[in-house]
Amino acid sequence: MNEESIESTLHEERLFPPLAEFSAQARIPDRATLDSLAQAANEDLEGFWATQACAEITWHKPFKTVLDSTNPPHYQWFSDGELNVSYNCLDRHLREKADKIAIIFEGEPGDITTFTYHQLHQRVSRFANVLKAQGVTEGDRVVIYLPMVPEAVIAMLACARIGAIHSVVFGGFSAESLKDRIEDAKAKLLITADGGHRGGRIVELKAAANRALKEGCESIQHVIVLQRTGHEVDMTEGRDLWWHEAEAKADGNCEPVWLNAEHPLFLLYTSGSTGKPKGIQHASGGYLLGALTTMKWVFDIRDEDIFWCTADVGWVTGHSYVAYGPLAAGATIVMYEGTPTFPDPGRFWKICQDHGVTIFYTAPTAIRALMKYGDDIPASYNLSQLRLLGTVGEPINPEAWMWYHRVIGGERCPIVDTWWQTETGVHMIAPIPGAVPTKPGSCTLPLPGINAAVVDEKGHPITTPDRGGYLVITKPWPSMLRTIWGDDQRYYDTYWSKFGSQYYLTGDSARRDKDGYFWIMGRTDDVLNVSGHRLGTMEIESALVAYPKVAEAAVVGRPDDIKGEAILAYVILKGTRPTRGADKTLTEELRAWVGDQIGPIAKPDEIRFVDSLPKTRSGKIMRRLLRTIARGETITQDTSTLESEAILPQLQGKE
Ligand code: 6R9
Repeated sequence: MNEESIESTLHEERLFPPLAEFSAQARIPDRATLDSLAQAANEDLEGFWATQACAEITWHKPFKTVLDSTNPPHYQWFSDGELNVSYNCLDRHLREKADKIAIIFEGEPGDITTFTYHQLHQRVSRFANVLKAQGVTEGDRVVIYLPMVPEAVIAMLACARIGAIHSVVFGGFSAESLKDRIEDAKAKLLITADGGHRGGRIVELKAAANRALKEGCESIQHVIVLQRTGHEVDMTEGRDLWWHEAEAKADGNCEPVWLNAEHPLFLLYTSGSTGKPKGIQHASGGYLLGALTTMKWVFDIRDEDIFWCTADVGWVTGHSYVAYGPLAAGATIVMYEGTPTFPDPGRFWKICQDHGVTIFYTAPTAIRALMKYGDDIPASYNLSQLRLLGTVGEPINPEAWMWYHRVIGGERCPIVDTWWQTETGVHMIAPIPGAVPTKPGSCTLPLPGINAAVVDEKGHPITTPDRGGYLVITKPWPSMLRTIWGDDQRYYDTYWSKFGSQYYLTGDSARRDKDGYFWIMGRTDDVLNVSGHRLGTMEIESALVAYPKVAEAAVVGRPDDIKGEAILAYVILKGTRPTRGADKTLTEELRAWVGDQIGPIAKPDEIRFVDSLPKTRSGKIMRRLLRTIARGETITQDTSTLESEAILPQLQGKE
């Protein structure tokens, strides 16, 4: 961890106690109730989770074993129990909630479709039969590459119904990224769409899928194509079939397959500090339990709520809080296809108003982007139905928190700042809105049954308030990742090597204040967080050096008001450094290239062409120095190892 990040500069003293009106109706109405839950978990962690698992999940075969830690760090939960996650999200609601709306979908062009639980159950069952007809069976991998449309959730639940393992690839990822993920997962089937609507344009998903499949992906036998935009796309005879045609022929009954609680529910690829993306593997039972308990504790979900999580299903937030969590809880969700600023920056607030959203969950980057347009836009919509707000993905700066609180929440909605990761499956550190006072910028305290700590280099807990260290989780929890798909070694090395198999290493640095509140300070590894999306610096560097003109590249992040972190790339060309003017065209070429290789979110915000990069004697790029320079801070590091001091002005972008 770099030393500069250890001392925090943020001193936020404001405290917002839960509002009496909110607490009065909340599931966890006060600190005493919360403390008794936490105490139960402290006294008997397994007993606590066993009680929760019995209360929340409908089991086909009850479990006897709670936590199996015979083979750490491969912890297993409820491993002799059997369930089906799609049954828990759909069938069990049919008796009382068949006609309750499950999904309110709004497309970017303005089209609105709703699905009751009964209708969703029908569509999922039918589509599960489509999957079976294509030869998909238990344990097969299915890659889902769709826009934010209800069919994405239908496809996920259909996989869960038959025990196929889905891996959703964000629609904003390129053909190249899609191919890497398909190949790593050795997926049998790809589900995609002709395209999706985003920012007034069409995202060419089928075209990208065609490119990915042309270059490899031998494991793919069939491609199911959803018609969304209706524009013409190339279909390959014998391999590709239209979703609507296949579904029309399918039977509407599909019994769920009863699966072991440890059966993998999904893989979700996320960036690591080195090499290719990691396929984070989640299990069925423990994950579902975490999704359900956090819906109740953190989102205080009630039958009459209209719940809108703005995340794409391509990210873990979309898995846990668009699909599995709210549906398992029998809630009504809003799903929106497009961008927050199309056709204008009032779109989110209009959706909240039109559909009567009561719980709204988004990323700090979206809040900062919308805040830029001022208070008048949200003020022109009726947001009075909102009762709870949430954020996720990166630290929220207190200014954005205050704006969210004042302008969107009308000072009456608690804000839950939820810290968690793809690997943790669900919320880990977050306020319980009726019981825990909040502080702008802090994710507050670990949830009941979650043991988090901030430790020093040696793994000892840091007791000095506000001193930063490594954020670790000290005991297993049900929704934890089970491994990295096909790479146990990488699983050990990444998460369980620094402090042994006892402490799960989150990769984040954090500090605790005098009240024990957690404040996340950033990543300790070389992972960037751009607009709430994790990107490995190495992946962007690899993309850059794959360009014929590029010799070497180093990528670092620097703080950005809107995106959280912006991407700055230092590039050495194979030829001579371009002169000013010539570098503009080249910058655009490189940005477009990275966009094609990884996806538009990975495009560097700035590229500086340099003659050499600062390296240590062992040849490692001096990233700390580059970060200092990228931030425009004074250089305190020893620069004597630089090949030539003369490159400093180049690195600083002054020459
Ligand atoms: C859910 C999700 C995980 C990383 C995580 C941390 C950052 C997420 C945060 C937060 C501060 C919060 N992060 N929530 N930082 N406060 N409330 O975003 O998963 O994409 O895997 O990213 O995001 O750095 O380690 P994922």
